[in-house]
Amino acid sequence: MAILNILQYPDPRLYTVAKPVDNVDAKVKKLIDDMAETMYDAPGIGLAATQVNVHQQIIVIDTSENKKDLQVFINPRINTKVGSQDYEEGCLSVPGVYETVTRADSIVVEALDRNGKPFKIEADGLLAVCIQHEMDHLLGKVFVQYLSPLKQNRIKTKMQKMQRGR
Ligand code: GNR
Ligand code: NI
Repeated sequence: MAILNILQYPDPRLYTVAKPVDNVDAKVKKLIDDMAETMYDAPGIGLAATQVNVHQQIIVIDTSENKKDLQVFINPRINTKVGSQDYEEGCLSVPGVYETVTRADSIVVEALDRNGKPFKIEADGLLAVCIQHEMDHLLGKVFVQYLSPLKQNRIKTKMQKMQRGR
């Protein structure tokens, strides 16, 4: 296993649209294992392949208390979105920034699991937030893009300063 480098906003590679996985092979499984290790190490509750500069539709999530409930979503599709919820989000690609985003409250998601087997789940609360946040990454979208242009520019400047080390 390996800890992967997480791209930092506003790295333009975060705006890449991911392609579907056509075969859940050993290479994809190795990437999933490395993504899980990277997410737990960070620590975070989710990670999209986009964030580690792999532009394939792969997400890992663990919103459990004891961090022993890894969920893998390959080629995820949202079938149903119901209601709305506000949640103060953070992102491993935008460290230190927490802002409220409005998303669907409850969703039905279809995806492939780690073995390439299709499954369907209904999610609400934090899990629903996290799935939508990660699926945005696969579309090349970072949560700060929901904020006003003024806030986005302030966050960009702050991140660029941090990345220069002053
Ligand atoms: O670790 C994470 N926490 C989090 C908190 C609120 C809403 C979304 C998230 S996802 C984030 C990890 C991450 O950046 N995933 O892309
Ligand atoms: Ni994120």
